[in-house]
Order: sequence, then C-alpha cells, then structure tokens
Amino acid sequence: MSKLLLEKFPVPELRHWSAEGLDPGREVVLYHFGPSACSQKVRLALHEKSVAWTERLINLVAEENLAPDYMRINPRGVVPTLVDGPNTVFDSRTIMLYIDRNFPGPTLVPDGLEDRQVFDEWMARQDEFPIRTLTYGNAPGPMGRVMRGKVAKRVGLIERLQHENPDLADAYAVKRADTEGWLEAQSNAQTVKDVNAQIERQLEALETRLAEARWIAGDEYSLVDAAWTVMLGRLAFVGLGGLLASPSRPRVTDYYARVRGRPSFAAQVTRYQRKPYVLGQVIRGKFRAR
Ligand SMILES: N[C@@H](CCC(=O)N[C@@H](CS)C(=O)NCC(=O)O)C(=O)O
Repeated sequence: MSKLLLEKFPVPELRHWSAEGLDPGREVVLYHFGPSACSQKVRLALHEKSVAWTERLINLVAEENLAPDYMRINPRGVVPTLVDGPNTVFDSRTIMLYIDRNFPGPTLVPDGLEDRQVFDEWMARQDEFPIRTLTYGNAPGPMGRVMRGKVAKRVGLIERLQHENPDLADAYAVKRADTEGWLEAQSNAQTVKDVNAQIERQLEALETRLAEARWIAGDEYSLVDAAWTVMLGRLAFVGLGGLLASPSRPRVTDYYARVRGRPSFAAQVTRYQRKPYVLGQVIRGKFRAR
C-alpha cells in the first residue's frame, strides 16, 4: 500500500539555481525540508541572490533531523543548515544574513540607519513568533493529524537514540525537553488560540507599517520581506488564509499579492507546499522504518 501511495504522490525533481560570479568549485549545500518555514526563508534568500545550491533533503516527518549523522552536523537537530566550504551555518536568520554578506547579487539588507532599525525589529518579530505552535496547532485535515501524531511519538524515539548514541546524550536531552514543550503547546487549545490572536496583532502592526513604506524596511525589497513572506504563506498553508484577505487590512492583502508575485515565491514556497509534494513527504515519513 505504501508503495502505491508513493507512486501516486511522487516528489518532483528539484532544480538547482544557476549562480553568477561564484568561484567555480564552490559548493553551497543546504540541508532543508520543503514545507519547513525556516527552510523557506533561506531558500528565498538564496533565490533572490541567485546563489547556486545543492540540496540535502532532511524529511522532518521521517524525523531524519534526529538521525545521529545529522545531529553531528547540526546538534540542535533542526533544519536548515547551510554548508559553504569550511563554514557550517545554523539558524535561518543568521544564514540569511550570511548569504547576503557572502555572495554576489543585490544587497538585501538596508543601508540607512532608520531602515536598518525597522529591518532588525521586524526580523525579530518574525523570528520570535511561535510559528511551530501556529503550524501544528492549526494544520487541518489528515495531514494535520499525521503531523501532530508524529510529535506525540517522538519522545520514545529520542530516548532510544539517546541510549544508542552516548556521544550525543546532551543534544538528545535538549531535543526531548523541547519536544515535550512542543507537544504541550500543540495540544493546548488555549495556547493555540493565543498564538492565533498574536498573529492578528502582528498583521495589524504590518498594516500600519505598510502605510509608511512600500516594503517592510523601506523602498527596497529586503530579507525581512522574505521572512514575512514565509509567515504569510504559512497562514495560507494552515487554513488561516482568510486573515490575509481581511477588508480591514488592505495593505497586507496587497503586500501578500506582491511577495507572492515574485518568481522566488513560486519556486521556493508554492512548489514545496503543493499538496502532492507535501503528501509525498508525509507518506514517505510515515512509512519509513527507523
Ligand atoms: N531558530 C531556528 C529554528 C529552526 C527550527 O525550529 N526548524 C524547524 C523547521 S522550521 C525544525 O527543524 N523542526 C524540527 C524539530 O524541531 O525537531 C531557525 O530559524 O533556523
């Protein structure tokens, strides 16, 4: 049965982006997962800078991020991780800034002091938002149930991996504590409700900001727009797309249409959030024997 389903929901071939002005032989490797918001942020940055990259897919539904080999690359056991020659870079915000600074292409961080301050503030607003609770607490239908069910079973898996890999005992202990908090948050209706109210407040603030500037940090598109693109795309993904079409927030609606109209959105967000693609990953994850 799983084989049949896998044939029905193939994972499309992934294209890699052509680079201009990169040293021949420089290989940029991104460990990522298609629908992961943090991975999307980094992919948008790579795309907007036209950086060539090679992918290593880490299927979060299959918990490949917990595999000892991956934990030895990224001890936090999360995606994304960027490897650029001798440099291994963690954390989506840090990776985005690293990409902007270390590759040719348009500058995606504003120069002026005022714009830079707004940039930092809105990067933090996005980065600190409990997007995991928003996603897992709201994900609709059977897909949502599979996602939440996987989290519930993770603690046992982590305990086993911790036992089998004493060199990673501390890293797995952190994962275990984090998973317990995650489980609690996604199952607590009040917590999910609070997070949903919190995103509405952020959208109100975004509406106000967009009355002052065309893009979040001024006249030019920047990395903070990429970060918020992912945030808004996530709302649509988890069935809260109505929040982006509210008549009380016309600027947010227009802004979402503009970021969605960029080629980077189709290539790095939509295509990794299409139902057949996501279902393919979920099914692979669900049936993969560990
Ligand atoms: N602050 C980190 C968070 C990374 C993160 O939580 N990644 C998620 C996907 S968006 C993940 O790998 N989740 C799996 C897990 O926590 O076990 C970043 O921005 O990169």
